[in-house]
Formats: sequence, structure tokens, C-alpha cells
Amino acid sequence: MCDKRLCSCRKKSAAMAVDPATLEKLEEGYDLLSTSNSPSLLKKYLTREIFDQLKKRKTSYGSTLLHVIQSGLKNLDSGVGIYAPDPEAYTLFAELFDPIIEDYHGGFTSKDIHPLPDWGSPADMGNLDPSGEYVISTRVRTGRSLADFPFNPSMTESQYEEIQTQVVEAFGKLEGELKGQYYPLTGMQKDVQKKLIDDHFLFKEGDRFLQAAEACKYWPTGRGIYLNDAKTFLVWCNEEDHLRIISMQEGGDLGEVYERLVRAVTSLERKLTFSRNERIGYLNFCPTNLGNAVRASVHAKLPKLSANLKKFEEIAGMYNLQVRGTRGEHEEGEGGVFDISNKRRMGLTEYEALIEMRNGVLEMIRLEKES
Ligand code: ADP
Ligand code: CIR
Repeated sequence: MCDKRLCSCRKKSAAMAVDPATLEKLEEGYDLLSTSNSPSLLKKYLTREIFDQLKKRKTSYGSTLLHVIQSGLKNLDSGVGIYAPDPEAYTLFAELFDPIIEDYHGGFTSKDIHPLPDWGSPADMGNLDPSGEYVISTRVRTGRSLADFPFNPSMTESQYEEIQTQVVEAFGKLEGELKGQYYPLTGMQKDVQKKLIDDHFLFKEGDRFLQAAEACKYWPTGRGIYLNDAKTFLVWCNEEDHLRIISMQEGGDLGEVYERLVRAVTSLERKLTFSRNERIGYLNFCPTNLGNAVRASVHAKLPKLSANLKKFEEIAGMYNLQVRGTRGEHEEGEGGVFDISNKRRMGLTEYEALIEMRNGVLEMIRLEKES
């Protein structure tokens, strides 16, 4: 397909019907899903009625319902199960996206409007664990997509390269502490890649949820990581999202980590135009990363609370927090270290999401001390 945004081939693809082979795969997949015990939000909200309404729709990028649901059909153990193949998918397939968004983001309904960006005052965040007893490290990230490009399954190889070229140029303008170097995945030595993954800097390879969503095509073309010299600021290029902008460091100084992220995003948005929708905020590949797309996390050891994982997750849920494994989502808690972060990213500003995480983590540390 052509790369240009509104060229005639995109209009043609919108007008063309969904082909019979895709419709057959959709029907087969739907039968399997509907008779399964899948815990996914996809299974919960894709009723036969909605499936029939959506199955013949196609965005102007040529994306179909199959692109949206293929990851959840292949991975019946998904928690969510859907991705947006391009920015239009959020509106064209709204009958499925809206209830999933509302469920995941704690009640953000199809009538709600996500607030305008507001980073607030990073100094308010302070240090979550000045004693250093519980928090090992702190990380805040956000996702961004470049306007005028589709998302993974609908991207061409040259679009991956084009995005990389544009962002590397923007990285070259970063100043002071944010100055660093871009390391493309193409040509990276395997031992260097492994060390970066083990140190929690680089994204992993071969995530089955992303693979089934067709998010790993042309790998490693256009993928890479920007790292500042101190390894406290990094940007992932073309993994799940066009950009994951990340600030992290050892210890619990959330204020310092957040301040660095705000500075970095503010610098990058002077050079790059990000995809944003007036109602649902910043647009990214997974509906869990809309709105402010911010995930603020600590790697923490709370041995008493985490002795019973189910209970631990329940306690976290009371503060709108999510528990992940040490190496990220769908992974184990290694050596008693868990990743605790804000879960919802819609209907609240960046600042409010940080405060929600901060208050919840402080409360969990207090409960650990009392246990
Ligand atoms: P994302 O946060 O980008 O959604 P993951 O959950 O896959 O993605 O996490 C990506 C990487 O970031 C993993 O290696 C994970 O261990 C690391 N990570 C997350 N939070 C922290 C933290 N507070 N300190 C150190 N590493 C972290
Ligand atoms: C799932 O549904 O479990 C996976 N597709 C992951 C969903 C949310 N996480 C993410 O985007 N990293």
C-alpha cells in the first residue's frame, strides 16, 4: 500500500469490501472465542450482534475487524485482546472499543471527554521511600504515535524506517541530561540486546500478544532505543507504539523521575506531531494506552503483602493500581520484586494519574509496615 495519507489507494481500499477469506477467518475465530472460557474483555464485549455490525467494515488504511481482534482470538488468555490497527479504528469500531475502554479505564464512558494535557508540578511527587527499604527503582513512561501514520499491522516497512528517521532527528535536538545516542536493533549484538533487556531498559522480543496482532512485521527494521548517557532517560522506537518515552532511575524519587519525563516530552513535541483525538486523548496501538498514556511504576519488595498474590492484586486494585511481574506484563515476580503502577490512563490528567499512583504506593508501603 502507498505511504501517503490521503492518496487514491487509501480511498480505494476504504471502498473495497472485506474479502471472503477474512470473513471466513472472522467467523471461525468468533465461534472459537464465544465457546471458550477466555477471561478477555474482547470475549466479554464482542456479542454476536456487535460482531455482525462490524465484520464488514474497513478503515481507509484497509484495516478490518480481524486486525482489531486477531491477538485476542489467537491468545484466549488475553486480558484485553484487542489493538487498533490505525487511528481511525477507534471510531470505526467504536461499538467494540468503547465498552472495553470503559471497563479498563475505570468508567471512562463513550460520552466522556479526556482532559487536556496537564503535567502539573513534578516537585509535588517527592520520594516514595526515602529509607530505601521497599522501592528498588521508579519509572514513568508515556506512549506517543506520530500523526499521519497507521499502527503496526497496517504499516509498511518503509513507514517503520520513515518514523525512525524522523524521531532520530528529533533526538539529536535533545539537550543537557537528555543528550544521548540512538541504538538501532538492526545490527545490535545479541549479548548487548540481552543485557539491555535484563537491565529493564530495552523491550523484549517475541511477545506472543504483539506477534499475533501483527506488530512484529519486518522486525528489526525501524526498531531501536535511544539512551541518555546516565541511562535515566530512554525512548523505544517502533516496538508496540511508535514511541515509548521513558524516565527511570534507582530508588523512589518519583519527583525527579517525573520531572525528567515532562522535560523530555515537552522537548520532543516541539519537533514531532503526535496523534491525538479530542475525545480520547493520545492515540496508541493498545486501548489501554489512550488518554494520557502514562504508566508510573515502582519495582518494589513488599514481602508480607505479596505472600498471597491474589490478595496483593486485590489490595492494589483498591487504589486503582495494577501489579505486573518483574520483567513486565504477563511475567513472574522474580525474587519477590513486583511492578506496581497506575492502571487507568483516561479521564484524568497526567498529574492526576501520577498522584493516584503516588498515593496508592504510599498506602501499600504503609500496609506492609503494619502487617
Ligand atoms: P511498559 O511499561 O512499557 O508498558 P512493560 O510492562 O513490558 O512495558 O515493562 C517494560 C520494562 O520496564 C520491563 O523490563 C520492566 O521490568 C521495566 N520496568 C517497569 N517498571 C519498572 C521500574 N519501576 N523499575 C525498573 N524497571 C521497570
Ligand atoms: C492482553 O490483552 O493481555 C495483551 N494484549 C496486553 C494488553 C495490555 N498491555 C499492553 O498493551 N502492553
